[in-house]
Amino acid sequence: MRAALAAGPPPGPARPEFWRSPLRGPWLTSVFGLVLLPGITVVFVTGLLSYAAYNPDLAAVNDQTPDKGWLGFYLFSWPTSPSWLYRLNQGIHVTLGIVLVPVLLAKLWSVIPKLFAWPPLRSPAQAVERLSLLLLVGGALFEFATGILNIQLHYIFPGSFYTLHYYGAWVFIGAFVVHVVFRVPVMVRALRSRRLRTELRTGAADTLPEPLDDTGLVSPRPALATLSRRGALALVGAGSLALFAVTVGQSIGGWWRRTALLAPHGQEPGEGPNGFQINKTAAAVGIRPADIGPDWRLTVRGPGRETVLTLDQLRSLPQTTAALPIACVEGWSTPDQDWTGVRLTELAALVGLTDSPPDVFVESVERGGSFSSTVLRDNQVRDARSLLALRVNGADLSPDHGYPARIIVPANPGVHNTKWVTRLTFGATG
Ligand SMILES: Nc1nc2c(c(=O)[nH]1)N[C@H]1C(S)=C(S)[C@@H](COP(=O)(O)O)O[C@H]1N2
Ligand SMILES: [Mo]
Repeated sequence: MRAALAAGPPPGPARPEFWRSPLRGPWLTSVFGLVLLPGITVVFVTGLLSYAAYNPDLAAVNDQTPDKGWLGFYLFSWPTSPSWLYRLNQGIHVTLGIVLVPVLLAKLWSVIPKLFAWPPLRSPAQAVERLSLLLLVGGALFEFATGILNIQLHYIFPGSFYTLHYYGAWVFIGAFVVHVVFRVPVMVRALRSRRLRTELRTGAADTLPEPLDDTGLVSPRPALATLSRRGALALVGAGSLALFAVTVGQSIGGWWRRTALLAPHGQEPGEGPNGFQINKTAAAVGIRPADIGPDWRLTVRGPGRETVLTLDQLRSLPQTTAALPIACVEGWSTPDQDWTGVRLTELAALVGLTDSPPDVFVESVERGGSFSSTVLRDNQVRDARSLLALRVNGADLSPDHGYPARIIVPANPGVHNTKWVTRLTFGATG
């Protein structure tokens, strides 16, 4: 065993001469690191906020129950103001996540020889470092891959996506913090290196090979550079910029959605008052015309009370109009639309809950599926702009936007704006 190790690394990627690009080295790695450090921090924080807003354990979380969820994370109720809060948060999370992909890949490329370092286990400390690298690289690939699959393929893992992406994020960020603590000094040193700064300014010799890592390992057989370091940076930057240009339009919505070439384009919404982005059509979730025909009723329940309303009865209740966006966890959103309908507080009052109504359990006529019901917290119910909407932009809701009635709540993740509503149960989780 010892003899085998003394004989040096086996042929292949464990040998320094296998890696021939002269651009690889601490400086290039550090520049990418400098971008990823704030970038990933922002993606992580917006991701946590998104999870707080989505709040999958809501049923177990309210003022009455001491269980505040894993890690005690649900310390606050996601606010309803400003109404664009979730739209902004999710736009940043998804757009920045996509824009960072070229930087992440370039960073991995720049350090890949380290993953094959020989001998594989030099010391216990080095073993720990390698394990944390495994969690870091694996965690990064897992988070970016699950996120991108989810936004491209419309929830290929419905429900479980949130759990996977959320717990994956904690593993990744743990390894990320360890990595940052150990590597920031190296990064600062590399970025301060006089030689490279001069090179970068003059461009004269910015293809000179650098040591592959801080142990001073140099590729004994560097290839001739076909690209300068500045060229490599420009290439990665252009890649990120291009991704930004073909992504960001989906978060702005409206006309800009046309520029979002990378966004999935399923059902096109068409023109008119209902001509804005549709998540899932009525047909796609198996809504039958009979479900939303003249026999449709809204049941409102409260503690010990219940009332059933026809669509005409709902229309004769006081109507409120609110300009609110829809913002999906997938990162797309619509600009404000004018929604008109009955305030949730008004509906709570019908079953005797006049002051400070509690949370509400919302059910759709849609059967099964993760999005056919939701819980809205009391602070959401109490907002005067929270509606059971019957109309949008002056017209009845279209079947695809939730006719005859849908939830619309300011700053609510789109997934909780339930369509084709048929029952509201106030105080269900209290
Ligand atoms: N019943 C039901 N309501 C639903 C959904 C669904 O699949 N079924 N999708 C939700 C999601 S994920 C979003 S983003 C919004 C989108 O609303 P829109 O299709 O009217 O734009 O509806 C929500 N309401
Ligand atoms: Mo959504």
